Amino acid sequence: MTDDEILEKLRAAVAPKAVATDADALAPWLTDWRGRVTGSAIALVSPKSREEVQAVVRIAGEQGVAIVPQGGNTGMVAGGVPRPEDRAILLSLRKMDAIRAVDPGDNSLTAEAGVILSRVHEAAAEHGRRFPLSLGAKDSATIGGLIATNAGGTQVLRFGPMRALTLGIEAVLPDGSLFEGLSTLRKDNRGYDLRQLLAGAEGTLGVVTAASLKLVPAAPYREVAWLGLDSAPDALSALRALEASLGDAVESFELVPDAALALVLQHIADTRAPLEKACRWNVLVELRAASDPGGLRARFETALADLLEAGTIADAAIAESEAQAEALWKLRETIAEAERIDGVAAKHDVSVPVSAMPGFVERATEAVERKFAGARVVAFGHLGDGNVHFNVRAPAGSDDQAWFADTGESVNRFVHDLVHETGGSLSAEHGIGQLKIDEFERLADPARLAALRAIKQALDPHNIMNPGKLIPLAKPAEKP
Ligand code: FAD
Ligand code: 2HG
Ligand code: ZN
Repeated sequence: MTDDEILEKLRAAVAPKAVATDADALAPWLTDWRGRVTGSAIALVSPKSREEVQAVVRIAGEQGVAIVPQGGNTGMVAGGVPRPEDRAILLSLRKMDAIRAVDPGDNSLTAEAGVILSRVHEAAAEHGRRFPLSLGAKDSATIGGLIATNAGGTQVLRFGPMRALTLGIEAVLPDGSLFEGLSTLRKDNRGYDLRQLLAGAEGTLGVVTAASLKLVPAAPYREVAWLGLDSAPDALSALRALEASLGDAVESFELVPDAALALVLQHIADTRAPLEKACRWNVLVELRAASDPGGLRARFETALADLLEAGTIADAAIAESEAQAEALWKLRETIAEAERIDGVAAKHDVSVPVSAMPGFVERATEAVERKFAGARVVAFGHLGDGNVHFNVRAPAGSDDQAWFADTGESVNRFVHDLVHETGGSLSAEHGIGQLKIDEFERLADPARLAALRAIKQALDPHNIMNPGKLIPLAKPAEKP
């Protein structure tokens, strides 16, 4: 069929105005957040129901056209935009944005895929509950995208990533059938866990149309502090000491090097340095508690005084109000935006065992800066999860686009090799998408790749679901 004939079928399947072909309407959704990839699509289709999603997927299957599911397009690995060479339908889930149910007795919330994360936070709060996963893109990222990438964020330390918080999933599979897995059961041993297969699948096994999420009790007591430190190993020692004295009230523990803070202070409006004297390393800590029997604030102050006395931390500032707490969080959550404004960076979303991370950060920074003259490492993020964003900027004053085009791939390989040698992963929380697929193939063990390919082949034999993302296609066997 021609593109026009496919468009006609799509318009019959969903409301005609839900099929956009206008270049201006498509443009913002064809380039990824980082501006690294601009793809092409025959249409941007925005269904309003799971039945409409099924109809679109069936048309794509019949016509051999790719489906690229998209939520807020805040992904970091260009998984939600088509490839330039694709004949694709860009399937936006943003119009499927109903919160279907909040059940405080069950501690669950059921939302359609296009619901934005901050709306889930609000809906849970209205019922005296919390959805304990947050990240800088909370005002744009959708539940479908968060599940598809198994997103992490700043509360993984206590509550785990999206997989740990997803109770059930409703999804349209590549053959157009509906997987009705939207239960909120805490225990269910009916064989392979399809919910966990769809979570983290980056849209390669189906389109998530709704999900049931786990809620936790509200925690009205909150303390936020900014710590200054001399070294990354000190940061891990501080985390373990705080956990020993404050238990699981320690909910976030985010590492911020001076270079990342400097980028934020330079590029983001209404920000100011949190400590009088700049420190080489900083940490943002958040404590949360449902009740306050022992005085959370007093216990926090004692724990920080002990750390200061022991020399584990060099300085500390505790927020005195909600506004101050938000201002500290802004310094952390806008690092990605500040870095984007500043220019190109070779980004590496890596994890290693938590205890190995401080040493890894120091060793890898030194090795990268030695090998690539002038390169500037900015390693920040979720230290408590053993996950930092080990980003490498071009030398100061250089043409960063040219440097990146010339050197970016070698930097990526060098960093990923160091991660691999440390027993780590080249994707801790952002996924593989288009940007990491070659490196994933280069470093993944063959059994893992073979199993992923077999699952993909079984569920999506015609490779219509988000082709070219996550799963490196097997190379044809060479003729003898
Ligand atoms: P998109 O970008 O639209 O899509 C992401 C992937 O999911 C694509 O592969 C897409 O095909 C697939 N997908 C989307 N919707 C569906 C669906 N309904 N069904 C099937 N597949 C689907 N990530 C973290 O993990 N931790 C962080 O701390 C973090 N911080 C961020 C901060 C900023 C400022 C930004 C811009 C991004 C950050 N991210 C972070 C990355 C991003 O927010 C997450 O990856 C998020 O999960 C993407 O959601 P989205 O709705 O924008 O998905
Ligand atoms: C964060 O933790 C995000 O802020 C973005 O995961 C990381 O920009 C990055 O590299
Ligand atoms: Zn992150």
